[in-house]
Amino acid sequence: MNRPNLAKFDPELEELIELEEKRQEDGLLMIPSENLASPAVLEAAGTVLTNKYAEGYPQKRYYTGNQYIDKIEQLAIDRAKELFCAEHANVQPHAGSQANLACYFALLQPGDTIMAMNLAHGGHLTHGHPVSLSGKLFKFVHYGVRQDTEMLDMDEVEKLALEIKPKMILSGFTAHPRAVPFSRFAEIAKKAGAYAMADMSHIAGLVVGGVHESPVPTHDVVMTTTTKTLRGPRSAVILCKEQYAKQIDKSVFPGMQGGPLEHIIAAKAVCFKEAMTDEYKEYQKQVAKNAKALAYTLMADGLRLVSGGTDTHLMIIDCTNLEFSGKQGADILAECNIYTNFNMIPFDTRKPADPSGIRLGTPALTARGMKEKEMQIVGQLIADLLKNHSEEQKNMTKQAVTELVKSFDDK
Ligand code: DSN
Repeated sequence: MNRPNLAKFDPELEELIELEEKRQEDGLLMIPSENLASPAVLEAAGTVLTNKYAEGYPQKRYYTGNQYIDKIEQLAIDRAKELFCAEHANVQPHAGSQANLACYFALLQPGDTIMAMNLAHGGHLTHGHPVSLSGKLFKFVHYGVRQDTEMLDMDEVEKLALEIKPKMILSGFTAHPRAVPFSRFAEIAKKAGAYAMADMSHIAGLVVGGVHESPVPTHDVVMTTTTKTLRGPRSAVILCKEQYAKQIDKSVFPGMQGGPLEHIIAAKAVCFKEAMTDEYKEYQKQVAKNAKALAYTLMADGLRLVSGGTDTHLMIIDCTNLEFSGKQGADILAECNIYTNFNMIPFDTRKPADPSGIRLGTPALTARGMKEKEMQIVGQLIADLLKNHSEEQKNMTKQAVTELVKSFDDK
């Protein structure tokens, strides 16, 4: 990217940005929550819209001079509604954590009970972990996967819901590789008299691509981050039924946030437009196909994946029977420019800072144009390196990664 003013005024910072650009180009970016935003998304995010204060909503601002900002935010709202077939969209949440909290505060009172997935089984910090504000302000009861299958047992989820009668049931995961049974979650919420909320942050792109069920028709409120599979800027959006629109809007502003980041809202609008194209839908299908191919190669090479595979864009390697932890494994891979993240696995006996799993996925590699053939190569490189991480093997892997990514330059 050309940044002549930054390069002139702050060469130190410019150099660091260039190094990060190179790291992203030269490596295999396999952290499943990361992706490559398009140049158009990046351009929209780097505009003078950052100069504008626009507290409030289109046509109801607390500042003057918002005639163009209103149109930009309305474009983002309209596109989000069309893309996800939603009755109402709020495009202002700065990020997923704020969006989640805004949803809780819109529909519940502090102290109310919410049912959500256990963090170690694939939930999220803001799904009620005690260290997060969510867990401090609301009473969370966590469901999890079965120990034998590492899959959700929806009859157990239903039993728990009917027993504890939560005010809200939250579905959607960050580190569970299987499809989320959204309609079943919605049915259970209805039976239990609870709000149905979905956090589809990881899989929103797959939903748009038609490779994962959408929670929007069946849930009261749905939020998603706009990065990850969706491939937009780092931010979030809330979708809900019209009957909750006022509560959600009030909860985001003035409840949770002040001035919206209109440059990022513009970048979200670009992302939503991109997501309406056939090319984007093909990309999402390829993300899922690549994940299956990668999982197959890793398992064929003797690695154990949590739940025995994936239905989505991500998978988790269980390092329990390897000679290192998930963190050490992720560090070994990173030394060879293969970027993944260490992660808890269900029923992990290790600690979150040094857990047993390595989480990896295919969104960014697919964005570079890689297909099943390359997933076999990448899977083989990872499996070989995790089995033998001698210096010689590391050098061979680094070389192979360089050659592979080079062949995808400019694609
Ligand atoms: N940090 C995100 C992830 O990696 O899944 C979730 O917020």
